[in-house]
Amino acid sequence: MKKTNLVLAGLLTCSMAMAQKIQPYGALPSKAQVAWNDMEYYMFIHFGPNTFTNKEWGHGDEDPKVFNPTRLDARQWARTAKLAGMKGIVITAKHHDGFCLWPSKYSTHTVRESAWKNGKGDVLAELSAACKEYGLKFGVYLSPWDRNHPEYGTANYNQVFANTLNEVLSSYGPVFEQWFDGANGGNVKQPYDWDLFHKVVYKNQPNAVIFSDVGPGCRWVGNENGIAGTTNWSTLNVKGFSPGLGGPPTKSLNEGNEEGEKWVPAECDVSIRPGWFYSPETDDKVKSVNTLLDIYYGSVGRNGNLILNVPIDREGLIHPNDSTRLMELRKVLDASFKNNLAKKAVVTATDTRKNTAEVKVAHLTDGNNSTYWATANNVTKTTIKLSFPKPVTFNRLVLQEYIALGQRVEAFSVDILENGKRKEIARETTIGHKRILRLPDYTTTEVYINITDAKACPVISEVQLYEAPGMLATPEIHRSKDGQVTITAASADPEIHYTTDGTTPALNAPLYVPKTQISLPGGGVVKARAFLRKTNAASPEVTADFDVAPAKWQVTAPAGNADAAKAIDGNTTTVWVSEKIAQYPHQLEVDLGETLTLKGFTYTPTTNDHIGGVIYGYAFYTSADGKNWGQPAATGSFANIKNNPVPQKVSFAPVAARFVRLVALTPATEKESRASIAELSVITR
Ligand code: FUL
Ligand code: CA
Repeated sequence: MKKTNLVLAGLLTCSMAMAQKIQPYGALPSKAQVAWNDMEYYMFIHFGPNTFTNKEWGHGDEDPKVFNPTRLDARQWARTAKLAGMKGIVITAKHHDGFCLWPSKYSTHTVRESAWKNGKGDVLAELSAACKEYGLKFGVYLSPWDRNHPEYGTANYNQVFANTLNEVLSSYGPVFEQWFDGANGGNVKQPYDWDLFHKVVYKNQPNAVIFSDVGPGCRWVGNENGIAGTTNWSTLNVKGFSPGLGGPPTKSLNEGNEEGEKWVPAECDVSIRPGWFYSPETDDKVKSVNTLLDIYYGSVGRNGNLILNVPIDREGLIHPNDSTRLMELRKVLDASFKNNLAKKAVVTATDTRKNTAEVKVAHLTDGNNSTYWATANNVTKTTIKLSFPKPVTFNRLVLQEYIALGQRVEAFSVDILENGKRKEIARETTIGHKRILRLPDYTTTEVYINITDAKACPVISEVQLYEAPGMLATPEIHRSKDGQVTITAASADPEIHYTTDGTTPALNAPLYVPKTQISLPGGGVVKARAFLRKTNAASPEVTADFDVAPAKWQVTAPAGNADAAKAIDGNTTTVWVSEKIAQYPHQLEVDLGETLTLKGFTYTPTTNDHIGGVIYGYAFYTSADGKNWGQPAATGSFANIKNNPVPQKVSFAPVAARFVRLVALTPATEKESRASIAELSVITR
């Protein structure tokens, strides 16, 4: 007995001596950053005077009385987020217009000055309480850019902003994320004291993750479409960069930097509607489930967190169109990740680190991302094999690294067994907190995950396989220059039914015969839906609201420029770009070929970063004869167009005209000399 004990003790000491602790690699996350990554999906809320004025960037001179939600219910917002499977809510406590959603003592432009609850309300108090009730984390957005505060642009403003921050961060309980907006479209340039702001955050909320273009907690992903790079490092080079205009290049924001100096993971921000703020005009433009799925896989599926904006409407509620869509998305995600097939597999690995209880092959499929498997030091190529007693069909692969020890995997591939041979089905780069591959259906008895390159021995916490249900593709509606409408669907299975009277298409609505044309040169509303008779499934409805088609239009200036026709060809993917040598202002003049009563115009910017030339400041003129132009029908700037290049609608007092001219006064990007137009159209309806 005694002897056995001694032997055992000897063995233990010996194995403990052999057990090597896994050394962390590179820049590492804080505990708060690990917890933040585990949240994965949460809500953004844009709410303020802009909600009531159809603006994306308020000017700060709005009457605070416009802010008057009639049925505000923060519990409805929190309940919706919870049911959507989100883990928290970040609200625009103060947007660029300076309006404070709480009665700040450092401002006179707040809920206190509004009509809501006779000035006695406090949105932050109501929302933080609702989040607590529903078990959600609470976060705040505060814009340093302030178009209202009288001290903005003076030496004292940084202290004013620090006081404002301090007030918010000390009054509403724990804050998981502090969102600093980098935008600054003003003429007054205020140098921000970021060190001071960060001190105030950490003094009040030591666990808050600070968002900006360079973190330090998490970084902007470089676009407002919610999509991270397929390669996505959570490490970033931050030296020499600052939030806003001094931010890192878009590629670094989108993909991170391999071997980056600091752990600054990507947060993917996107709105469920075209704009960030509510407008009744976008009630029928809520993103489809398919688009939201692309966003989910492009963010959470690529080592990013997804912050999905759901604007509050004028009643003070999440609009039913948005909440319905969130629930539809939840349903698909739940069905997709319901049954982890990897749990049925016998799991083996070519190299498993020895003599440590912390490392086990079984940890790969225990559904817990804080338990892991690893190889021995210096083994950076390895294969994990899943063998199934009976064939399984899968189309999703989820991989997770144990990020507390750093992001290590640089490249991996996936094989399956097909006709007795290994066949490669995917070849990818980074993993990070989570990587999800969307694959076609594969049926097999063996799946191999080959880590082909890593910075240090890989430490993997999860391998999961799922069979997600098939999707009914949402139809897409297009119209040609001469006004002919066609409808397409990504898959050939469904039948498409459509209406042109504004009603929701049901199975008894006209059947769309593929490749035929619906003639709508004068404009109209087309709604379409796809139906699968065998499963009784129907897609969400899609709507296209067309104005007059550019059938008879011709560019009159710049004269003799064939390229300029791309601005009026009814196709938003072709773009006219002005001459490179010329300087702003630029202009495009169009003969509409007939006299129309114009009520406004739409400028569609290019969404292709490489093309550039997106316009910020504009003047729009009309003329009856193409000679006399008079004063502009509208002048202004396209708010937030640089980060969110969606079509811009501008209305003006109705005027009869045959000629129009868009003058590009200033570019959206500094130092840009060209102007570009993906499409210019007029509003007559
Ligand atoms: C941008 C802002 O300018 C937009 O208005 C919006 O708040 C978006 C989330 O960030 O920088
Ligand atoms: Ca695990």
